[in-house]
Amino acid sequence: MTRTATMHRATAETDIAVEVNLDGTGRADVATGIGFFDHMLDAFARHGRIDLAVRVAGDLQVDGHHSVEDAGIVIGQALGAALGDKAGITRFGSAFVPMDEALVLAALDISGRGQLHWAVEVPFGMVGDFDTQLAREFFIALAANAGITLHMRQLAGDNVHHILEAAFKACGRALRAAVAIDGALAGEVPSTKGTL
Ligand SMILES: [Mn+2]
Repeated sequence: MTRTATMHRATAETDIAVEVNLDGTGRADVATGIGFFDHMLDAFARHGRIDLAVRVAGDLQVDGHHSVEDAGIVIGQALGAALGDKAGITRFGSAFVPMDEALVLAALDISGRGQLHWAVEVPFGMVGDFDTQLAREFFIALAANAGITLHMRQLAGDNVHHILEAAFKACGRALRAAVAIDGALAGEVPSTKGTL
């Protein structure tokens, strides 16, 4: 069984299409109109070992906010849909990812309760055409719509490209561990409630 989903969402601000395959090979096909954001989603997919296709047509004449936040919403919805009833998943995942002087921890629980706990000190400004404040907005939307409890914590780092790239890689790597099928569960949902 492969766990896949396609999702489309159109508003007055953005039109976004996403395809995910949790049992993929890390193949990314991403075009958001924001080069650095494409680079981040590519890293997220590659290190998450999920196949991820993302098309964003957003109101970049305003700024990148709607495009990045709404991409987080739709990717989150697609991840949640692809997880289905969550039978047999490992549920928890975490990863420390260094990138040169930067070090970021992502720890997540596919809990059904979407929330972000963010302790990443991203200097305000632009990296390429990406407003660095939008990274937090992306992860808020992702966690809320995928139904995951996501902690992201920076342990070191100065260069904003390094910090952000370590964050996206760490989230991908933690997600990869959490969505992996745990054979010992034999298809059970790993919750005392019997549902996630
Ligand atoms: Mn890079």
